[in-house]
Amino acid sequence: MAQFDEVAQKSKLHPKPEGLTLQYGTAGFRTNAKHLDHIMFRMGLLATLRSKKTKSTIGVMVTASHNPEEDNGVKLIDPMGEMVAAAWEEYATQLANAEQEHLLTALKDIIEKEDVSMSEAASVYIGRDTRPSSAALSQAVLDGVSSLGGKTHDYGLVSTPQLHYMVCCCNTKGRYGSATLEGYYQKLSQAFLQLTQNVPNRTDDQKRLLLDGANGIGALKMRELEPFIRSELQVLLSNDGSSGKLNHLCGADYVKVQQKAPQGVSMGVGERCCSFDGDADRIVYYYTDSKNCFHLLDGDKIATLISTFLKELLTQAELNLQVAVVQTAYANGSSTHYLEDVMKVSVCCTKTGVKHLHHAAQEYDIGVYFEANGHGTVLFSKAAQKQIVELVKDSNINDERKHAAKLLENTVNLINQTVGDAISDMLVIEAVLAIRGMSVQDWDEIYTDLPNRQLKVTVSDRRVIDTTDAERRAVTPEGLQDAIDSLVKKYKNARSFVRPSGTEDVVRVYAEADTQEGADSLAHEVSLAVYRLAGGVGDEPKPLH
Ligand code: NG1
Ligand code: ZN
Repeated sequence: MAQFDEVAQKSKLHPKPEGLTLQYGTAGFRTNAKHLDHIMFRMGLLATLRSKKTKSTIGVMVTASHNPEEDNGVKLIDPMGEMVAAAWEEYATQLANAEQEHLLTALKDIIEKEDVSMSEAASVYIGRDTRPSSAALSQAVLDGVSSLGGKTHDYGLVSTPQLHYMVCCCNTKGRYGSATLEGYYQKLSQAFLQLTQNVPNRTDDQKRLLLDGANGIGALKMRELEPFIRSELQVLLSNDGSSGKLNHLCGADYVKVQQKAPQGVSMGVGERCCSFDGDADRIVYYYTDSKNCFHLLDGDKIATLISTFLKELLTQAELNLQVAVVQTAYANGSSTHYLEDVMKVSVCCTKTGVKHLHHAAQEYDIGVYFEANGHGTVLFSKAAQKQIVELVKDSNINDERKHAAKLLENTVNLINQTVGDAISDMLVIEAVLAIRGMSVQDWDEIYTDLPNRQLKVTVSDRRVIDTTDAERRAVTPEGLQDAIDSLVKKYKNARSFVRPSGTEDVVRVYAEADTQEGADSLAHEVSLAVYRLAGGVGDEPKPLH
């Protein structure tokens, strides 16, 4: 067939290096950019098949998020803006790893298994981050799509959540918004201005926010959004990509993992600051106090702020809707305790990876999900949205209920429900702080984090570690969980777990305890157990102090 002839021809321009195997991991394919050209071409092919199968537009985002600048990656976006279905992650791995001469067979296998009608039209939206390798790699995706006769729309430089939004807008025929950057800025800024404009007594200080753009796409997109929101929020942008290197000593991942301020931001005492990651789907907040002590407000604090706000509004609006928070094992123990025992909010724990959290959050009227690293959003069920909109229109209710309903409606519009979105989350947080008249310190004091530490251990094959109970316990290798259990017993208020990373060739170790020294020492001891029992390579992990 002519359409496969073109695939055969074009694929020669994007050859797979023999023997190279890669896996569609927690967040798609991710590795050094020089190994990715064939992967991009093939993901263009796969997105075209997925589009034909779903009779919808599919997204392909070229980014490696918080990874170093030399890396790159790609992920597929399903019709409603969510992560691609699990079975198709499998196909992605199969297609990516087929040797050059078997590519067509692998492609036809998928067509057959999924019964894809090749006469269907296909449409693929493509976006990319600011990495130097991204332009050429997204060209390879375009080649893949066009070689199967699919239509493309190249959005060029966009944040990951912006592309998710575009895909959702397109497939809902504009009901979610208009599928343009202008449409995105309009939708978010209108909701934000409505939430904040009538808040009394806001000082200029309260309207000021320092933002570390990680030298990435988020910085460019904030510049574009800025004129829309300027009257209510003044964003002072650092690490805007004009000189520094992407994610280097800055960005949300650096701040979260190192638990310190990024370079390039001059923070005054008590000033509210936040950092995006390299593709602007994560955000963390922080400040330093008068003793020069650094305070991090991560995804757990964000989930707490937002869920508490929503719960209060529901009470005021007299709406009987259930709010739940979805977390992973990385959530700080204090946040889980506060949500469950003080706020009486249901908390559910899932495996790491946004798709797991997103899926779990769909089970509730209002599902707030955040990874501790700052990736998250809120999902409102269709029924919940309907109830909110109807209440706003109801002329028989008192002013207090009406006001709460209006705030809820604008909050729904401000949140990017397709995926975690640093820009949208930032505006939600800023609006909540404004409406509640809270400073960043007030927010921080809602609960106190247990000191914690995250470490990485390199082993020869990280797949030897298998986990259960939402990754909180290791089933293999034998003896590892017993070793962790007895180490944890040595510390107060302690907890620790290990799991293989889905985005890096390492095993991640997490520990928390009543003191920072305790958390550091426990994390180190557990790292040693991993090194010894799970085939550590290189030097033995060294103590942190
Ligand atoms: P891995 O490498 O599987 O731990 C990391 C993050 C995830 C998720 C993905 C995708 C941690 C501990 N892990 O996954 O939460 O965000 O990257 O970006 O932060
Ligand atoms: Zn990211």
